[in-house]
Amino acid sequence: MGYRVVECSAATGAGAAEARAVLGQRLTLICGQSGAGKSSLLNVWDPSVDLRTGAVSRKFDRGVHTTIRAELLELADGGRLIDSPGIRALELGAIEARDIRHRFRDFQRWLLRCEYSACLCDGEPGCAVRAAVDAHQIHPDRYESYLRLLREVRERERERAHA
Ligand SMILES: Nc1nc2c(ncn2[C@@H]2O[C@H](COP(=O)(O)OP(=O)(O)OP(=O)(O)O)[C@@H](O)[C@H]2O)c(=O)[nH]1
Ligand SMILES: [Mg+2]
Ligand SMILES: [Zn+2]
Repeated sequence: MGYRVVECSAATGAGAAEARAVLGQRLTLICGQSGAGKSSLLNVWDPSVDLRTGAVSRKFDRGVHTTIRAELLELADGGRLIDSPGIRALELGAIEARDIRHRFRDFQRWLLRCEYSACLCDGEPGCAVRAAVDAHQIHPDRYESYLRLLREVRERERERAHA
């Protein structure tokens, strides 16, 4: 999808220096699910920040929301990082149904090829996105995720129209 991926582990330290180098001196927000190891990684990058970390729940096999508020940290090497609480759910901000497909970067190269310029890529004839999914050029999980967001926004638009 065009994103650079750096695998790293706070436990073994593997890849940690490489990941830190990617961030450099910029201001970076670290986000992800609870228990992913965000705070642990920051502790590896700068032990003096000494953030609280929490074991993953055995029962639910996921994090227990140890970090409870976002915190801006100035690291000893000059970078600035924001540790943030694990994501529980994402909600769309103000976005219209017809704009969602433009936010999927893996859809971009197909969008102009849809037969209708106002295609919502939801079953319209001549939809290039759907064709790309069928041709294994777009991952089906991504398309499913798109349709889910589209449904959500349409519902919201409908509720608003009736309000
Ligand atoms: N095996 C392994 N465990 C890790 C690694 N990084 C973190 N952990 C453990 O995973 C658990 C969760 O780590 P945290 O750093 O608290 O996770 P977090 O992403 O900050 O979680 P929240 O603050 O709840 O959002 C802790 O028990 C860590 O010791 C890793 O690279 N490998
Ligand atoms: Mg944390
Ligand atoms: Zn389309």
